[in-house]
This record gives sequence, structure tokens and C-alpha cells, in this order.
Amino acid sequence: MDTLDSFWMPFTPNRQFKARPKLLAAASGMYYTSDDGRQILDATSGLWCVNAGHGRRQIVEAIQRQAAVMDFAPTFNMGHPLAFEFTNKLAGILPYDLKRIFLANSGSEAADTALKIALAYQRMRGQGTKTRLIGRERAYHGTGFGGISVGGIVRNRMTFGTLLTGVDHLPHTHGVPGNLFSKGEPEHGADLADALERIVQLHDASTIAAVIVEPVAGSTGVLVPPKGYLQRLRALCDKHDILLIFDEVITGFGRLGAAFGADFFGVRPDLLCMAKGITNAAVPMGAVAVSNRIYDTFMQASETPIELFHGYTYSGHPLACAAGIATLDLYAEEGLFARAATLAAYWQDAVHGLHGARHVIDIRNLGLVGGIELEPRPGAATARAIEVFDRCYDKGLLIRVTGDIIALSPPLIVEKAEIDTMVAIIGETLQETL
Ligand code: PXG
Ligand code: PLP
Repeated sequence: MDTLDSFWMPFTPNRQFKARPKLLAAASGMYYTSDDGRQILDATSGLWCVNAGHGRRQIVEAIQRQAAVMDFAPTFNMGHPLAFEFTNKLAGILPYDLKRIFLANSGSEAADTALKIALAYQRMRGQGTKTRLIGRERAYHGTGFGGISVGGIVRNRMTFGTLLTGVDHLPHTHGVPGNLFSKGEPEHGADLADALERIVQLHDASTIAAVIVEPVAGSTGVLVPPKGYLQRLRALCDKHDILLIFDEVITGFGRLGAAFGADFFGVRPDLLCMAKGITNAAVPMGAVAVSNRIYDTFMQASETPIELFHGYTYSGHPLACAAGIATLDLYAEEGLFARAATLAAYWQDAVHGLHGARHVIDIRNLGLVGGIELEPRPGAATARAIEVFDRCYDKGLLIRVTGDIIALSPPLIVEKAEIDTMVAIIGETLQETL
């Protein structure tokens, strides 16, 4: 095999990985094949992104066809039909009036794009003093400077200088007394949204442009919002004329058993970030949907011909659009969002079946997402979870661990028997792990 020296791997302990590499060589349906020929059941949809399962023929063929017809076309001052076809189709499944779509290439770009649109919008409507951005502790919005500024993960922030100025954070919703082992949305903690009221009292609403949250925080360990929390956040944003941005990079495209978290919770954001499942991860793509009101403001009030000075070379890349169209068709044809909703109860029971298993101190779930929190080893945070990850991988199961939390998010095509296998392997592994 080639030397592993050249690739500086993202969010990876490079030295450890290169001493004991794990390489995936192929993928189909619910399974990866490792380079040594083993079948690995995928309990994480790659990285929360392959919602329709791997290697779907329709998507593969759409990409192949498009690559042969037109590899690339600029979208600055030019267009190509697929970008319009794709965004029209996507608008068709987006809720509320979130019908105008800006295209990017990743969730990080989507998050930064949403923050920039929010700032430019406030200025465009004559509210140019509204420049503060409010994020939340334990949030992940990718790794751009905007995303890490509003994000809430200390290691992702502390080494990168002063970040954006004028940012503040809401408290996270984890660890509210009485919420342990909640099935679905936890009962307690809606009042944590009232922290926004305090932030307003501190800075004044006239200085705040937007609040950004993940409806369910994924990367930091499946933090499901308390019942009523998001509704309260929406009400406070309305009261103070603050934009609400939902980062649905993980919660979008059926993960919760509805098209988007905004649908699931019945809460209307003003901007909505997407990536990952938007193309079933077959070609990188990110997107931001904005309300018609936001888009119309730019179209009506812009004093320059270009209304928004922002974009990426690959905004609306033809291969990504082809993959996106095929992906949305596949989701619809197979009814995968509804399938996730139907399976959610079975999933909940299965995951909570680990209540009482060795080391388990909390379990959380919603839709087809599960979080299993382990007691950290004294003096060695994350070591136990990493060992569980390695052992599961050796047994043919791919899970994701973040801190001492196991995060599960299987493709929406998962069968009940596969859910049983996932839980059985994790249970057995926890029992064997010190
Ligand atoms: N916002 C949210 C809510 C995300 O979950 C991003 C933005 C950034 O997307 P990109 O495409 O730039 O990575 C994400 C990404 C994990 C994990 O294991 C989660 C993500 C990415 C990689 C790993 O929890 N989320
Ligand atoms: N850096 C340089 C020197 C560039 O010319 C460009 C785009 O033209 C970029 C960065 C931005 O690249 P992208 O549009 O792919 O984000």
C-alpha cells in the first residue's frame, strides 16, 4: 500500500491512525467493505450523510451521465439548467416560505453563508446596527471562521485567535436535572431559551442580527432540545426582531422522520442550512434556504446590480446538482423520510435497551438518531469511547464517538434486524470494555 505520509487527516489523531490505519475500500447499501475485505455495518451513515444508503445506482448514474455531458459551468453571471431544476425541486420540500436557495459546497460554507446573509440583510433593510451573532455552547457549525465563532466547542476555537467579534452564546441544553434517559424530547429545560432575553438585556436587540442553533445538536453528542425550547427561542426572536437560523446539516433530509427539523418541531426559521444528505454525500454540496422576505429585500433594496457579494466557484456545480436531483427523487420514491418516522419507535426501544448496560450513564434519541453517553474513565476522558469504537470496528460495526458519547445515525434504509445487530454489538462491546 502507499505510504500514509502525505494526507494530513482532518479531526484525526494522525500519529495513532497511521500506526494502525482503518481503510475503507467500497460501500453498498448498509455496508462498507474494509481494505482487508471485511463487511462493516454502517451505523453512522458515513458521517451522518449517506441517508439513502451507499452506492445508490440512480445517484451514481446521474453523476456519470452529467460528467460526460458537462463537467463544469460557472454560475457567476452564467447559469446551467440543473442548478435551477435542483433548487426548484429542493424548494418543493422545504417548509414555510424558505424557498430561495443559495448553493455552497459543505456545511461549513453553508453556515458561514447564512451568517453573512443575516448580516447583509439587516443592513439592507436599514438595520445596520444589528451585527451581533448569537450561537450556543456545544454547537457545531463547521470549521470556517464564522462557524467556529458561533460554535461552542472549545478545542475547535481556542487555537485560532480572536475569531469574529460581537459574538455571544446561549447555554447548551445538556445535563438538565430530570432529563436522563429521556425518550425523545426531554421534559425539562425549555426555559434555557430565556437566556436570549438576558443577552438582549446585556447587548440590546438593536445590536443583534441573528441566533443560530442546530435543532438537535449532533456532533457534540445528540443533544435533543427540551420540549418547547425551540418554540420559545422563535418567540423571543420574533419579539426582538432577531433572525433565527437553523443549521440542519445533520437534522435535514429525513434524519428526524420529517424532511427537516423545522417540520418536525413545527418551528419556522428565517434561514436554514443544509449539506450532507442533500446529495446523499455522493458529491459535496451545501445550501442555505432563506425566506422569500429576505430574498425579496435584497432584490428590492440593493443599490448595486449584484445584490450579494458572496459565492463559491463551485456554487451549483453540475455534478452536485445532478446528484442532488437524483437524491431528492430517490428520497421521494422510497418514502425514506416517512420510513424513518415509522422506524423511530423501534429505534427508540432498541437504543434504550442499552439502559443498564455497563458504563452507560445516559441515552438520548429522536428520529433515527441515538446518543449513548458513557461514564468517562477516571483521568482519561474519551479513552473508553475510543476503545469501544475500535472494538466495534473489529467486530464489523462502524459507530461514531464524540467525547465519551456514542452517536448513532444509520441510513434511513436500515432494517429492524440491522438495528438489533447494532445494539447487540454495542452491548457486548460495552460489557467487554473496562
Ligand atoms: N453544521 C452542522 C450542524 C454540522 O453537523 C457542519 C455544519 C459542517 O459541515 P461540513 O460539511 O463542513 O463538515 C456540520 C458537520 C461528527 C461530525 O462525527 C459531524 C459533522 C462533520 C464531521 C463529523 O459528529 N458535522
Ligand atoms: N483563492 C484564490 C486565489 C482564488 O482565485 C479563489 C477563487 O477564484 C478562491 C481562493 C476561492 O475558491 P472557491 O471559489 O472554490 O471557494
